[in-house]
This record gives sequence, C-alpha cells and structure tokens, in this order.
Amino acid sequence: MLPELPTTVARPRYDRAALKPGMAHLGVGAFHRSHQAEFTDDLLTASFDRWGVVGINVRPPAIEAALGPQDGLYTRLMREDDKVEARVIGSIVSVVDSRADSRAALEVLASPDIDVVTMTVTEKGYCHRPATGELILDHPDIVHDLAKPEAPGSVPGILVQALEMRRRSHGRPLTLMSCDNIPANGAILNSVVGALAERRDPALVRWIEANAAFPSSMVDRIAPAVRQADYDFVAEAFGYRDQAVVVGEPFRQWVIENRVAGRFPAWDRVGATLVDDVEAFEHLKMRVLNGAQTTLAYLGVFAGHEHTCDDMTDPLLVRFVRRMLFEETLPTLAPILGVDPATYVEQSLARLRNTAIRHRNHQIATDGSQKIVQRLLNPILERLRRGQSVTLLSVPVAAWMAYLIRASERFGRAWTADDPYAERIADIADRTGNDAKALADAILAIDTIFRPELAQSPVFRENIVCGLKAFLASDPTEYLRSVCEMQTLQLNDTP
Ligand code: CS2
Repeated sequence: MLPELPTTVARPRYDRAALKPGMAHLGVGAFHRSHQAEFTDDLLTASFDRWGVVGINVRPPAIEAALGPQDGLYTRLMREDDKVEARVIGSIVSVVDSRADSRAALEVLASPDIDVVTMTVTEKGYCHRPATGELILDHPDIVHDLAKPEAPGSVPGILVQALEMRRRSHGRPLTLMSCDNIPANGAILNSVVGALAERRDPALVRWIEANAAFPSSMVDRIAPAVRQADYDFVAEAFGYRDQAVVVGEPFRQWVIENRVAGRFPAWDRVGATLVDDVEAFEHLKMRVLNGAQTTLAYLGVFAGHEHTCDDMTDPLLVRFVRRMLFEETLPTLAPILGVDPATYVEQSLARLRNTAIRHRNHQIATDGSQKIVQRLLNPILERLRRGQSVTLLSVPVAAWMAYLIRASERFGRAWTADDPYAERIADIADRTGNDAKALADAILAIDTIFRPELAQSPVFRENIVCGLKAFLASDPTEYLRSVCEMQTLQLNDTP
C-alpha cells in the first residue's frame, strides 16, 4: 500500500476494499494506466460497481514487481508545461504476470466473474500482417500456440484458449476490446482469434460467433515511457516512492463501438463516446495525431532532436508537418458531426508542444513498420486512387526507411532500431549500399507492409527514391525546405 498521501494528491473516493474484479486488461503499460484505468477509476467514483481490473502482462515489463507490493495503486501525474496534478488510481485490483507461464492469466480470463477483456498489446501483439490484417500463421508465437494450444504464449493464442475454457466451463459471454492504434482494431482482433479458433475446433468458432463481441475503439492520450525523473519527482514532491508512476497529458479521448456481449462498464458516463461506427474517429486520430508524431519522430531524429516537444521548436519541421496534415491528410478524412478538422489539427499540434511530456523520438520510431500503414500508407493509397498528390505524405515513409537503413552495419549503426522489420531492412541495406533506387525497390517489395497496388505506383516510388536520397545524405534540411516551398503540388496522372 502507498503510505499516507499528502493532501495535494487525490485518492480513490470509493470503498476499494469492496471492489471486485469484473474485467481484465492485457498489457498494463503506461498507456493503460494513464487511460482506461483512469476512466474506470472515474466510473467507480461516479457509480460504484463490480468493475475492478485484473492487469495481465504477456510481455515485459514485469508488473507484479511494481504494482503487486502497492496493491495495484499508483500515481498518475497529469502534466502540461509547468503544471502538474497528481492522483492515485485505484481501479486495478490485482496483477498477473503471464510472461513465462500463461496458466494464471488463463484462469482470470476464463473466470465467470470477468465480463470484459480490454487490451493494449501494441500493434505487433496481434501477430497480423499490417497490410491486410490477416493472422501470420508462420509467426513463431503462432506456430508455438498451434502446437500447444493449452499453453499459449501469444495474445491471440491466450484469448482463444480462454474462450475455449469459458465455453467448456460456464459459457458466459465475453466482450474483447482492443485499445491499440490499429484501424478496425476490433475486426482485426476478431479475425486473428477466429483464424486460430478455426484451426482448433469448428464448435469453438460457432461458440465465439454467438457469445463474444469484438468492438473497435479509438483511444487517445499521450503517455510516454516513464523516466527516472518522474519517480524522483513523486518522491521529492509528495514524500513517497511509487514504482508504477505514470505521466500523461490533460487531453484524453475514448470512442467505443457500441457492440458488446453481456455486461459492460458504462464508460460513456465518464467521458467515453459510444458510437455505431468508430472508423472516422480512428482515421482522424491515427492520420492526424499519430501521423504527425511518426513524421516528427523520424525527421526529429535526423535533425538531432530528442523529444516531440523539441521537434516542435524546429520551424522547418513544424511547417512541413502542418502543410502535410492540411494539404494531404485532411482531405482523406470522412466528416464527423461536431468535429472541425482544422481545429483538430491545431489542437493536436498544441498537444505535441507540451514541454512536460518528454516523448522520445526513438520511442515513437519503435515498430514503425506496424504503424506507418494506418498513419501514412492508407491515406497515400486513397489519394493515389483519386489521382491526388502524395508528395508530402511520402516524406515520412522515406524517413522511416532511412531510419532503419541508417541503423544497419553498412551505414555505421547510427542508432539501434527496434522494429520487427529492422533486421530485414538492415540486410537489404548491407547488400545494396547507397543506391536509393535499389533500396526503395527492395523495401517496397515487402508486401506484408506495402500492398502491391501502392508499391507499384510510379509516383509514390519516385517520391520515395527522392526522399531516401535526401535522408541518406548528411543534411536532409535542403530537401525538406524544397518540399515545403513547393507552391502547388503536382497532381498524379498515373496511380
Ligand atoms: C505514439 C502513441 O508511440 C507511439 O506510437 O504515437 O503512443 C501515441 O502517443 C498515442 O497513440 C496517443 O494517444
């Protein structure tokens, strides 16, 4: 338990001892603790019910060590420039570490007390092909889970086994809700779970169809990896050590598809929005806010900046990103009643300027292969199909390639890149050297990321080659400046 709290730290205002587990969450990282767990804490305050969260980690970090001794409690700091607000969140009732052995996690997920499973397991946790959303059947974790379905290690494998256990023991329905930044995340989760279940038992497939729901959801709050300075801040400012502090910005948003099976928490009472179709919200968030973050991350690394908020002090980067969002991204978005896209862009850029949120460019650059499809490539493909320019949106795609190329041996290992495709692209770079055209050809041929229709577009290809040349040269600023200064963008005549 945390010690006596100073009055400056808000605490749960409900009877925590009476809180029972009603849902589970896979992937209790900084994001979950800053977002869904806080919404749930708000809900418990507004209308107490059996909605305690059991946190499960399938991958590192080990949460039992941090949250266990604190009885699931932790401090959530909300920061904006020099303002800080602290609050202890009480919605996580227990934590289970499932990294080495999934038995305890399966027991929780199969329990009749659990009505909802939410998850933030990152894009690659779904073991799907980013370009198409299909389960990768030869993914090593999936190969393992197909051979040993009762001792699964992957997220789809764990969920399928839990569903099978529910079917056999009590048959209660379950809502499984992805909160990851992938488009149609509910449909993707449904598809990877369904694909594994199909290989197991047709009766299980039918049971899942009748008893499980996979709503999509769009989640938003910037909550970077926690730094030592954050732990120290809590100790100095409030007088206690908390091993599970999280830091987030004031902004938060949660849009949930209204498709549930059984009991479901009324998060809409505390700020979440329930809608029939999440797609327009997902596209808005992933293409504008996440698209800007990814773009700034790569360009920021090349410019020698450390964090997003440092990128936002660089006039060239800001000019580029604003122009990209207004000219090429916004026209790809479907209108949303009550949302002005231009205001959304300005609000997103203002969020990225928050100097108290130390979001490292290298953190956002992580797993770029899993992020660029929804953030950049989908809007590019839509524009190409309509014969519209893609000059600006192609720049961060070339920057992502250059980021992985420059991490290769041949390019002097400028940094360590953390991406499932890092090795493959480093091999291409080691083999190919500095020939931008050959590099572009080899990388665009990776069809799990680039759909053939996109990879074969001469306009897109040409943009990528130009961008690669610039980003592999010592100073890409001239190139960025020239892109920013183009008066009118060329229209593509051939998609
Ligand atoms: C970021 C996201 O690391 C990343 O990929 O773009 O974590 C981003 O901060 C969140 O999606 C904001 O809601």
